[in-house]
Amino acid sequence: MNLVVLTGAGVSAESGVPTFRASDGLWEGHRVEAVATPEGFAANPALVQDFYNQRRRQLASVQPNAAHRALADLAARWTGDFLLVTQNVDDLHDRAHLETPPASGFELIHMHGELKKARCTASGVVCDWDGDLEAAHVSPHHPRGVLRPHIVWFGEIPLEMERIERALARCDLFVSIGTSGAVYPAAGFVQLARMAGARTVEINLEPTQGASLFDEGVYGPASETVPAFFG
Ligand code: BV8
Repeated sequence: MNLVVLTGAGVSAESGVPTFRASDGLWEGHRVEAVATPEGFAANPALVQDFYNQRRRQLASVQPNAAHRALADLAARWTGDFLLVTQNVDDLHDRAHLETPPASGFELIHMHGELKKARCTASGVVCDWDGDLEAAHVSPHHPRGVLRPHIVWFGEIPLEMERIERALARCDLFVSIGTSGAVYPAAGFVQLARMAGARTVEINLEPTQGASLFDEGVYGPASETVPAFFG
């Protein structure tokens, strides 16, 4: 049986990582959609780098929760293909799967990038990055490049889309966890799974605007509903 799981900010909420829409999407008085864009970065690189520097620093003080660990336990015992696509840029899934190594059919994709990676604007080279990035951080990869967060901003193309769409086209079960379904193309994945004939399940704190697109809904805090659903 082939499984695709999509996660959003709700799976990290109980670890203490703020979601986007609970804080009505504002950060220091700016709408996330305004700072998390190439235009926002060009207009005010110090503000955007600081937005990510603060979130990157915060990773040192948060831990995976029972939902991340339940998915890692599942990945360790799943015998078919299991693609975990996260919209989250934190490293909590990565840490949970390091603690409990997955079976061979498992893959984790960060479709919106990762806080702990930086990208050279000239060469496109992506490197691990744990510290702060300055406004015009000189790139070690290219003389004319600067380092930006390796984050997919609004208006940019998410990562690994072909790989994700191939997995959705052949999945038997699609489970969406802790995402409001406000951002595309992730919000459209349930339709691709339905077209493939998959069983579709939404696991969230409460029904989302797209709840009617799913065969089933399981509602409550992810740290309780995810371990219960996957057993
Ligand atoms: C693209 C990185 C083209 C940044 C992010 C008009 C109409 C439709 C679409 C568009 C439009 N105008 C523009 C677009 C496209 C745009 C878009 O969708 N905009 C929205 C705002 C309308 N999308 C893009 O630009 C994307 N690119 O379209 O390129 C393309 C596409 C495909 C192929 C070729 C070309 C790029 C989008 C990526 C943007 N970057 N993140 C950063 O993180 O700083 S998006 C960012 O916001 C997150 O990554 C995440 O994806 C999104 C937030 O969503 P959620 O994760 O769902 O978080 P949210 O707070 O909304 O919800 C949390 C949920 O958890 C809630 O439901 C809550 O109830 C629940 N919850 C809370 N606590 C718990 C819980 N559940 C369980 N347990 C709990 N304890």
